[in-house]
Amino acid sequence: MDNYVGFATLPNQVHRKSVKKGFDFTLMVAGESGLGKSTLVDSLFLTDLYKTRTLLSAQERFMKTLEIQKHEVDIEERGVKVKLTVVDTPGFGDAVDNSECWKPIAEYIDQQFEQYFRDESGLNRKNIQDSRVHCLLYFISSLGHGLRPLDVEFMKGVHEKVNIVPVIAKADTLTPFEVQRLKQKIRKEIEEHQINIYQFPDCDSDEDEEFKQQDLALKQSIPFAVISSNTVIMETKEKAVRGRQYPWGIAEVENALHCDFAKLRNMLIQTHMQDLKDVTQEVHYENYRAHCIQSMTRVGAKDRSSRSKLSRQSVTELSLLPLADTEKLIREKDEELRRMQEMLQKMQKQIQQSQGEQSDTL
Ligand SMILES: Nc1nc2c(ncn2[C@@H]2O[C@H](COP(=O)(O)OP(=O)(O)OP(=O)(O)O)[C@@H](O)[C@H]2O)c(=O)[nH]1
Ligand SMILES: [Mg+2]
Repeated sequence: MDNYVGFATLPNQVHRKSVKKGFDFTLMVAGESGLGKSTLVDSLFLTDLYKTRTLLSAQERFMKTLEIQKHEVDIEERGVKVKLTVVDTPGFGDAVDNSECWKPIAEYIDQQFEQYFRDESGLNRKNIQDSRVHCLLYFISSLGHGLRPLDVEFMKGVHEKVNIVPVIAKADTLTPFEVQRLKQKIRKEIEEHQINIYQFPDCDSDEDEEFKQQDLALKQSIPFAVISSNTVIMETKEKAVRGRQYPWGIAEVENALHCDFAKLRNMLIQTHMQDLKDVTQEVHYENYRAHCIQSMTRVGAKDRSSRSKLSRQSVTELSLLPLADTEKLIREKDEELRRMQEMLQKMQKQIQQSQGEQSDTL
């Protein structure tokens, strides 16, 4: 007991602190119109997301999403709170020219980074609400033969900003063999086009065999083939399932034999939520931050060359910069002020001299 210092309780302390603080998690869906994005959002968190809402009418359910919509829900399970935000986006594909269809999504992601960057440099740094997008589910059509050029363009437009998790939409339209073939094709094309999708972290070598098997199965499921539905069907008198009723049977959303929906939800909520957040912070947000600081320093350099005075704009810039950069900018501005004062003193001396000469001649 004499050797007991107490740091063994550290994990508990950290755990308690983060549980108390709660977790923020933001998930976004994107892809071609009509692939079932809004329906999947419903299926993923239906009970929680729409608890306070009345059920949608049949007509509303088939509504096209026309603008970026945020759904927020607080989930609490065994004392752990998660503030979950799902961002639904309008699908592309109807316009004649669909190029750059990824731009509004990229802008949205950047805006969240910008907001976080401002909050982080502000006074109330402790209570920042994190609205950065931690994961983007990108929907790929099950009807094509792999990635379409637009899919490649879209994913390449945002892959430096967000964790992309690709999914094959409407998997109920494919046989199990076709699903496997399409998955392989898409994985190969993602590699060929050098698209950076979210990489699951490597499993530790000391993990048990069952965990390793699960981890491997998860990695091989990419892209997840999903079925979504917002209807609950009574399979038997006692058993209700979420699914799609066909004349030949029911395609069940949560049945692992029918699709990867359950695997996807487990991955998002139970196993990889923290890693998705870590990668967002350490890779994507750091990229954004470095880019921002670089462009600000460039603005600073331009300011100096034109010898402009301290302007309102540069004061705002100062408040946005991290401490080390702020100090550097302040030193440069001080130097500029010192030079101006020297010039003023010289001019004053010259004036005094010429006044002296004038009074001498009088
Ligand atoms: N067969 C099948 N149909 C689906 C599935 N998921 C959704 N649908 C249907 O596809 C249609 C479009 O679904 P939405 O969820 O509105 O599609 P969306 O991707 O949100 O479309 P936009 O808002 O226009 O981008 C609806 O009729 C859905 O019932 C699925 O897994 N399989
Ligand atoms: Mg929609």
